[in-house]
Amino acid sequence: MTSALIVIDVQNDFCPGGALAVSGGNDIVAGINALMDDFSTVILTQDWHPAGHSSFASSHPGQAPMDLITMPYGPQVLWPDHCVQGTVGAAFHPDLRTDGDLIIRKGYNPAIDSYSAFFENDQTTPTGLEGYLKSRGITRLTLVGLALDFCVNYSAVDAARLGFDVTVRADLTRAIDMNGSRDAALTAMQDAGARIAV
Ligand code: VGL
Ligand code: ZN
Repeated sequence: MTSALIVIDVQNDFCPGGALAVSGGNDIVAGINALMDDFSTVILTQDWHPAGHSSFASSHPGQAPMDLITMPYGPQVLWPDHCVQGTVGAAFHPDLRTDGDLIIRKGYNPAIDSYSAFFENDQTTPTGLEGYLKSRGITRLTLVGLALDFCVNYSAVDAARLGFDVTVRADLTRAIDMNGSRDAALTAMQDAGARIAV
């Protein structure tokens, strides 16, 4: 089986000091860099929103960050403005190795958020990552990065549903953890058939 490491959203805005900081987000960078040596294929994802994105609370008068609203494609948590295309916040953590094979950007559609590296949050619009992996004969994926309970979770669940053999290295992730979302994500990923390793 051919394997790939998928490094989810290790960007400044998800690290301490960033707009949507995940506690300890910077602590996983060294371990992820080291793990890259074990994989012949490394793919990085980058949350990449246009200014005024529909997932930003600032785009919805009267709403605050972390409010839950209903979008045409389903429920959506509203976030502080983050990972705006071309900003320092959208850049990878400065210590992260970026010498991977592919960088896949997501969340660029103004009307639809995209947690997963495979599909936008409408769960139908593909990012193209499935085709990239399958056309390269890659069947086994290891996922790391930020945030465990959102983008890692959605990516792992989609990958397992698409038939990939999925391992999440939980020790190389960190969670936002709102209202028990970390535990819920671990359950969702396991239910989908992903393996959780620590
Ligand atoms: C993420 C919330 C909003 C993530 C991205 O990378 O987990 N979370 N955008
Ligand atoms: Zn985002």
